[in-house]
Amino acid sequence: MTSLKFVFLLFLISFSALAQKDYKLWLQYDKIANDIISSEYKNNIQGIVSFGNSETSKITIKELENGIVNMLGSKPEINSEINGENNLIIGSHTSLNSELRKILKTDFDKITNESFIIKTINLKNKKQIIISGKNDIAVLYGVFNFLRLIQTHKSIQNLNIADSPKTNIRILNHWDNLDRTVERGYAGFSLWNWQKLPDFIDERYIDYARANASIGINGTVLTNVNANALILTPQYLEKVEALANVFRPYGIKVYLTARFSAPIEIGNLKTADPKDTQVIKWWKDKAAEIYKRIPDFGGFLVKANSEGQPGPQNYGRDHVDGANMLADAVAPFGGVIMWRAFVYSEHDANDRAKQAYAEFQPYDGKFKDNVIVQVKNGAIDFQPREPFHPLFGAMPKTPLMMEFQITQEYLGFSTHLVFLPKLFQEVLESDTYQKGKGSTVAKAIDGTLYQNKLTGIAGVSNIGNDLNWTGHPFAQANWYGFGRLAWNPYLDAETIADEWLRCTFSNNENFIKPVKNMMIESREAVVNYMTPLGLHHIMDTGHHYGPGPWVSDLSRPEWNPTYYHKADKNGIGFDRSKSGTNAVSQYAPEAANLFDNLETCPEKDLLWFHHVSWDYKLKNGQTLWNSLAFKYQEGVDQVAEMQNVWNKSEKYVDSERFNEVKMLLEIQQKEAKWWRDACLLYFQQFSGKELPAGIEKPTQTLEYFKSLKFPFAPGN
Ligand code: BDP
Repeated sequence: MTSLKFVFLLFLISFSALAQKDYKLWLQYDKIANDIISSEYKNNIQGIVSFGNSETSKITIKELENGIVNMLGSKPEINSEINGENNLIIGSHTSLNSELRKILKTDFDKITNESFIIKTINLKNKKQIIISGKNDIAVLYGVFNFLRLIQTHKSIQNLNIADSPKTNIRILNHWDNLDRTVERGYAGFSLWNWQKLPDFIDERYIDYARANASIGINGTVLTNVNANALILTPQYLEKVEALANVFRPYGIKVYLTARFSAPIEIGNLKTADPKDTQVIKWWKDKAAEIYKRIPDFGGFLVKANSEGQPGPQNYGRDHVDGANMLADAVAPFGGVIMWRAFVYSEHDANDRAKQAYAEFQPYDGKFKDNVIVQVKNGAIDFQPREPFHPLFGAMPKTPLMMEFQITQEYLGFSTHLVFLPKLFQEVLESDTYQKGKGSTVAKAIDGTLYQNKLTGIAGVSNIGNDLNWTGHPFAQANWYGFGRLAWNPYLDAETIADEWLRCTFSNNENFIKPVKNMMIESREAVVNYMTPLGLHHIMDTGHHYGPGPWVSDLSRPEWNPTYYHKADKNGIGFDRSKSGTNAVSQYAPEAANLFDNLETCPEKDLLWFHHVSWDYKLKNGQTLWNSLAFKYQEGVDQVAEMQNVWNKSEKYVDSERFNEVKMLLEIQQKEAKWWRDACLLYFQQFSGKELPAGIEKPTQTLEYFKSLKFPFAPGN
């Protein structure tokens, strides 16, 4: 072989190895270079003893073996009997032998079905580690957690871990269409290759399931909430069944979106009225047909009478009628209905932020037991910052599940580095005061506030068929963090960032510290350069890419950014106080008063709740106008600092991911400036004031920014 060819071959090999890094997400299993750390692990894991024969057990052992071989560089013996000491014993309650069951009896007594146990035990005077749980899926969770201990270089000398998920339904919502476009998707096309299914099983389906199981996600809605009834036809159900078969051993249930008018569209009925006997029968038969194929089918997610989707109101019925009819259809099979509360109407002149609460709160206690109402984190729509949705804590007799958006529709698509667990945590920690102080959103969601049995957290997926799954390497952290918070809504964003960085990149403290800090700051940065001080929904229209505070000509008033910021010569902001739309009254009195009073309203939410004069003095002693300008500038500066941090991390990261992130940060920096300049120039027309010292001069004119058009922005 000529040397040139050889170099080329080497290049190809190293290129594909690197490309794989991006693909491997947080399951890199990099070799541990530090011999001291590595030998501690080797000493403690001399052999693996596996009980259990199920498909899940086989996957579990394969994962463990793969992880250990890669990280420790040698293959532990896999045995069916326990010999000697320092074995890693793997098995569920039913598959373990009676001696081990006895040793773990008190642990088993304390845990739920999905919990895992990782414990150092003494068996006939020999030290062993056991990973167990009540069933094989729980054991799989335990093994992923054990591998994470090694990935993050934690000690495994003396283990005594028992961990249970705090919510039942931990689910991704894919807004994927049957033509493989993804609504608000910025990472390529849909993973689901409907044309090749059911016979062709893409390796990606397996890797997707593996990644989800590793963070405890146990459900996936395959299709867009703006639903297509065809998914419920036999032709497609056969394909759904194939995916369900792939996901099952990983503990992931499949769900579908149900288009309310499906009985008409694919069932040849004249109506979809939920009280019509033929319609009721149609859905019952449809459920039976689905469960025959997929016995553990999870149920339906429904967007009804929202943004043009059909629903019970088309027939003079209400959300309760619609949800309960579907609930009856899936109840015999143990299915659930996730009914969305994302509603607002062009016929309702009321503040959009008030409409979902106004409509749903009176339904409290009226839904069937297997209905859970899915509520977005805020009352408008996945903004960089929103106060928590007033429905949380306000429906004591109705299980509510959280809907977060992992895909960055309003947060710079997959181009901007924004660590969302920080946003999620802020919402989950918010105090609703609905049952007194400490009634946090997390408690409303995990069922502890009102003892709800059905609980859940949904995340609108940011996953597509891009090589790196999520478009931005750091957007993988949002998928990861969502899963971790769905498992435990009390986790801290910093802990999550720390884990993710170690598993994904490196354990080197010189890398972890600054980059973790960069991730944590990134959320406030995006708020600052897009929508500081409580501004919201001022993105350009339709695609929501870039600033568009000037847009005011759309048919529905509440689609116009001007509806939300209400800038005029007197000031800026949406008056939702008692003297405004009184949206504050939808909160418990303590929260309502806090938001209502200009003095106590958190400044981060100021313009969400108040219309404030340009000269109003903020706590920093500066006028609102100056403070707004400083915030926009701060956002730009924060991105510059993120670039700084990243540039210094080059030696800890493979060149491919390093360069990708570097380029993306450059775009983010450009776009942060675009946001700052466009918004400040636009708002300046109303404030009539000079930009304070320290604010960079705008790079272009307002007319220029207004002229920018993006007819092919993705995800729209
Ligand atoms: C909005 C999106 C739209 C979704 C809708 C929803 O712009 O694409 O269909 O929410 O959640 O954020 O139903």
